[in-house]
Amino acid sequence: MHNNDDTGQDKKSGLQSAERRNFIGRTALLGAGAVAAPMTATMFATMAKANAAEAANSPVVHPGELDEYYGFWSGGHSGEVRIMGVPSMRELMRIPVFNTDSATGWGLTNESKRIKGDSAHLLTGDSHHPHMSMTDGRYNGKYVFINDKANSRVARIRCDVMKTDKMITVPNVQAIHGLRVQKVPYTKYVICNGEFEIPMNNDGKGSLEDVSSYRSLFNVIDAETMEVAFQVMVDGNLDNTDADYDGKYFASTCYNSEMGMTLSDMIASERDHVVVFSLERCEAALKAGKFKTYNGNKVPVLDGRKGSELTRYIPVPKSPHGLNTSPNGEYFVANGKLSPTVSVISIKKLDALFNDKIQPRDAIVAEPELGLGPLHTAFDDKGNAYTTLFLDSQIAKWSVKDAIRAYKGEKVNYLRQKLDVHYQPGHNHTSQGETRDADGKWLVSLCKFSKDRFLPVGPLRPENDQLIDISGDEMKLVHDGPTFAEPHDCIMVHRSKLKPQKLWTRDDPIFAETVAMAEQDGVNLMADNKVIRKGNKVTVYMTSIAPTYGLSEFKVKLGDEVTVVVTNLDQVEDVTHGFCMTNHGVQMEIGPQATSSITFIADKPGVQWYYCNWFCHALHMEMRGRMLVEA
Ligand code: RUQ
Ligand code: CUA
Repeated sequence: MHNNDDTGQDKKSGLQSAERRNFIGRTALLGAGAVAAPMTATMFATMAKANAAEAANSPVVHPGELDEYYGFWSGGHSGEVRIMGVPSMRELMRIPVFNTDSATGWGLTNESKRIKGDSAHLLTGDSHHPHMSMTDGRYNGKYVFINDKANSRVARIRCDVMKTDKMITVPNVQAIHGLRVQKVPYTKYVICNGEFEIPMNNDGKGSLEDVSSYRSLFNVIDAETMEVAFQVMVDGNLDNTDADYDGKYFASTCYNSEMGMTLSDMIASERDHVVVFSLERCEAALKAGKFKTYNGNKVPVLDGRKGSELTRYIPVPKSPHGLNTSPNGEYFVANGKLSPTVSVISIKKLDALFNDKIQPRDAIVAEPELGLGPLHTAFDDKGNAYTTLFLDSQIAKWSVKDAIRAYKGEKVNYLRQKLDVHYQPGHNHTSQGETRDADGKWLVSLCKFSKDRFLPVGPLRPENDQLIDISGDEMKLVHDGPTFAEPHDCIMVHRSKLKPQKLWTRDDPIFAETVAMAEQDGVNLMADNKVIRKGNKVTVYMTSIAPTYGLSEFKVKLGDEVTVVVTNLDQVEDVTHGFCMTNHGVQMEIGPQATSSITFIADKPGVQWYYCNWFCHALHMEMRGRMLVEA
């Protein structure tokens, strides 16, 4: 045990850690029956080979070279999603989702407001779990889905343009937390958990004392329409979730089976549970009309509380957090958080459990003890699991097979290695590790604190995303990456899975409504520059081609509602224009061949300059024009 200060942070010295690593290294060697002996030529050859293999897994990506993986990182309470290059850990792009962004105009433009729909007025978000759509358990490069814990939303990012294209507020729940996708046969559904318990209905008649009507719901969302297909009411709350590789079961952790409303009540029991949902039975109940509705909306809510045929509750040690499916499709792993263990649930045994042939605990096939604060588990392609230990600030590598043998009573060491990380890891993720294509090359540990790892930057510090090479027998830390608030979770997708567009296509649905509006106004967006007035509503249509706007001036009247529609005629890759109306809080991006629009009130009389705020040309500074607001 090492010392913990009051944040639980690890104070052990580097020396101790090095000693421990060496010790583990030695034990591993001894276990393999190795003895000290002079090196033979064969041994040298093997070593050289190993070194060559290691070089192939180098994190160094030289200038001009491309990364092997796209990383999708959530931006936590920044509300965005980031695209990283892995293994370089270079940040390639930010995708605004639940946040508001002045560079792109996300949350400000009419196109983004339409996508945000009923939550267009909300400017904040807390994104946790980005996960890509799949076909037959493999990434299909189509969408990335992400939850918003802050405002109970789910959004979808289109991977052809890397922009958010759908967003919904999930009714009947508060705080959407765990989110994953159906893996097999394809991502028909996105699954996510309502974490916080609320009265059903939550109409102001509920009380703070009597919590008997409080519930959490499991949410099943249609991935194409982005509408809630159905919800399942459960006992206890819901935290993280994942799907199997058979298209049959979803599982979620519950840390508040107590239904406590205070910290001490929430952690009172020694056991909480994993709830497993049968998709087939849920769909049958839905078809049979066995549901209720709440809060005056039409979303069907199935009853999956204890005793229901739709669910099974598997007791597991104290306050489990992460829920991860092994890429061979055999196991759900629930991570103990307040227990030093993880619980391995055999997916093969779930049919028997649902047919009442076995007891819930009989589905557990291993419960290895790994260290303090297990939060999330990732997998390689060799049967190993990697679990973050939040309190120990370590990653434990363990063999799933050996953990199962040990659970049966065999004397076998399932622990392979513990690697110190800095400091306090939440999620970790392996390259393609949530799919059948798990390749055992890279592991990322998303550490919540960086402490002394970087130059001090004031009281607020970056987090530390650490890259670990897992291609060899030992995990090797190869990169420290400071990140801003707060990548919760990430995925790494091989670049062969994605083919993003270089230009926009004119029929893109993201600006289709704006194009339709122009058609109604008799405006050809690719050629016309026109001001159209309807009462006090003025629409200003203009083109842009570096380094000019189609209109270098226009006039409106004080108090007019002005909509500026800009169509970027440039066909050159990477030539994005912007439109900023000074002193009006108006800014947006117009990508090559795209149309963007933004609406504001002309509430300041006089000359107002607008300018291009995305660098596009040597005469970018001169790309500006005047709006005269007549008093
Ligand atoms: S959670 S640190 Cu929001 Cu994914 Cu586990
Ligand atoms: Cu157009 Cu800068």
